[in-house]
Amino acid sequence: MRITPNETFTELGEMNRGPNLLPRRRRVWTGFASTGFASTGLASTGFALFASLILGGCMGRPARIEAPDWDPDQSADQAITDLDRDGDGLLSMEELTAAPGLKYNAKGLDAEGDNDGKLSRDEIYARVKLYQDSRTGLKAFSCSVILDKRPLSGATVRLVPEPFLGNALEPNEGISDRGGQVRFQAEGFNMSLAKIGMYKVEITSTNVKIPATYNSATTLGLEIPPVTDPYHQGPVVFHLKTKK
Ligand SMILES: [Ca+2]
Ligand SMILES: [Ca+2]
Repeated sequence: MRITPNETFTELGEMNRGPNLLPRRRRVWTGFASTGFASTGLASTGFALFASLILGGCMGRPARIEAPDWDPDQSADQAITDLDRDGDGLLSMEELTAAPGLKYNAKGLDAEGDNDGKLSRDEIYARVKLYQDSRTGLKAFSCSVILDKRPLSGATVRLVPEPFLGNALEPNEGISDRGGQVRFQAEGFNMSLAKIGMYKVEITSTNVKIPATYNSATTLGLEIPPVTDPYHQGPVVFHLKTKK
């Protein structure tokens, strides 16, 4: 597990917003600060606490957040069963529209494999195996919602795990604030976190009508990866339009 400069700056920004963003049970985490991150020169409170958080159970100590119970074989088989409509054993970009959480980084997964423009069972297996091997439970994550070029407040953003991932993940949701920013809660932590994995994203609002392509028939998807994703840099922003 490596923290890239980009991630470091993002997460430091997150941590620097105020002391209330630190995990409540801070004492639990200070034990990790001496396990190697001190040498980065960034090890004072925020960085070290965050580093221990995403590394979770890597340190041979009891993890406060259990990493999800991944089953790469089962998930890869299930993805093909659920999504391979033409029966060629591969998932085309068109077939992947039914699984926007997988489609989100399909190019990346394909590039790690044979780069043929489709996803194979083995390419999906490799990604879920990466989740498993990372032993990462939670990652700092927030997003924002723009509707017709304006920040949308009061919208519910629901992260729905792709079904082929089985029972490894649960749905999670947050509500956008006045700036359109959405934070996700994890029990025991006072910062915005979500579990790594692939999600359909459903955005609804009681104030404004949001087209079905963003909720009941969503085309929005997202991966929260355990590693840097070169195809998706920067903050996650959902740009919605009420009219096509
Ligand atoms: Ca196919
Ligand atoms: Ca491929």
